[in-house]
Amino acid sequence: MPIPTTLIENRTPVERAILVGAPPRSLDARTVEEHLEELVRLTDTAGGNVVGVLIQRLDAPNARYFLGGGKVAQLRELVEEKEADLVIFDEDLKPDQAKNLEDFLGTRVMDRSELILDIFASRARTSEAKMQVELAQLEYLLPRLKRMWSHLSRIRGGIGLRGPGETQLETDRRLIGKRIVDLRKKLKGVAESRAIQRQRRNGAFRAALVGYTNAGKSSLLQALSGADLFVEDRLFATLDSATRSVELGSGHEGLLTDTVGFIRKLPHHLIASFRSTLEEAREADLILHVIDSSHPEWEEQRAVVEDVLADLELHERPQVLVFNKVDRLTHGEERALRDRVRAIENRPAVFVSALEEGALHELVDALKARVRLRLQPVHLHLPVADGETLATLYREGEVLSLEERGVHMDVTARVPEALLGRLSRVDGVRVLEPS
Ligand SMILES: Nc1nc2c(ncn2[C@@H]2O[C@H](COP(=O)(O)OP(=O)(O)OP(=O)(O)O)[C@@H](O)[C@H]2O)c(=O)[nH]1
Ligand SMILES: [Mg+2]
Repeated sequence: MPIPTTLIENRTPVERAILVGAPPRSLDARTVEEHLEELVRLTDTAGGNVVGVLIQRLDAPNARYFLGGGKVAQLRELVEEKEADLVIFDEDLKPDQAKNLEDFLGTRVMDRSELILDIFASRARTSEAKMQVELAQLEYLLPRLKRMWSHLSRIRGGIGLRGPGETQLETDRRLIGKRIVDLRKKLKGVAESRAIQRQRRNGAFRAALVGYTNAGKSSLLQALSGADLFVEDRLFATLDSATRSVELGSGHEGLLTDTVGFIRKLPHHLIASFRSTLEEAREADLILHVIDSSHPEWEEQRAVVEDVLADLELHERPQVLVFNKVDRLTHGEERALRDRVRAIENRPAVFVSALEEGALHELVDALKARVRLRLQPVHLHLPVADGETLATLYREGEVLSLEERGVHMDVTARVPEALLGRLSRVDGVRVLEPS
């Protein structure tokens, strides 16, 4: 007899969440809506179900409840009416505010940072990503220990059961502090071995894809390299950097690295712990800043990414703006976008689609041009009979001129540095200094 699975299934119930936004009065209505839309997507990514939304225009948050008195009462009614078990604020809450709100509303309360941390925690796959997220979580947790303990006591559900006393809190604080030190040490070790790995790859041209979450970084790497990567129409699909080799045609090759996406109000603990993953971007010859050009708020997203890059001191690295998803635009919209970008940007920009056949050429050309910049100009003498060396020059470098002089050929070419070394060891080949 088949086992009636429905009876023994033990799925965690989907949490019913109410979202709260408290934007300043100066923010236009469309942006407010986009921000909440993003919070809905984050909640969805975390596995929650949005059952209500509350907005209060607020220039100065209330010290006790963040929201004003009338609004908090309204929020409590909404929580009861919708039988919500979670309230998520788009704004950062102080530990005390969160605690007061929880006491008043009788439900769990979290802010955007906590939600993002939760998503990162559930998505981390490699041990490095897991350690990075744990570190960020513990640092976030430390000043909020008291509130977390009251969650636990509520879950235990005993009437009148208070949170554990200060002694317990102190022990926990010490344990957490120890774990933080431990994680930092381990992560430093990983960062060092990563640096050694990078050194081994030295010589090859390297570019790093950075950008807002969901802009299409992994899709672009997949389209360019043919590698199978995790792509999803959800936020923070990628938490680990992945490097793939990309064939750029006419013998040019490069290494491309995918990185974790950024988002508005990314918790600074996370940026700090993901620093070493983002080191990949620091050492790249070129940063490809990927932008979802079909997103109504792309300009804001671009600014967010720029702020994070500045935080990481990466903003002065050579950069190309990659406007992705142009397949979603009409011809008119694409033209308007190009005009707009030309008007506000002096960095190079390319317009591409990771999903449309043949719509990557602007990016490939830009990469090729950068690879070429790294080629060394040389002047060579080689025996006419040495077809093999000539073929290598054509394959790995760029032959600019070729003249036969009896049994020798005079060649000027641009070649990768590594090839230059190999050439000088070939019998009969003379490398004259850079032409
Ligand atoms: N129409 C269209 N969709 C795209 C394009 N590039 C990516 N997408 C879609 O956008 C979504 C996100 O793509 P990803 O490649 O996962 O984006 P990402 O930048 O790596 O995102 P994170 O890893 O979350 O930071 C997926 O559903 C892709 O199929 C494009 O050029 N055109
Ligand atoms: Mg990705």
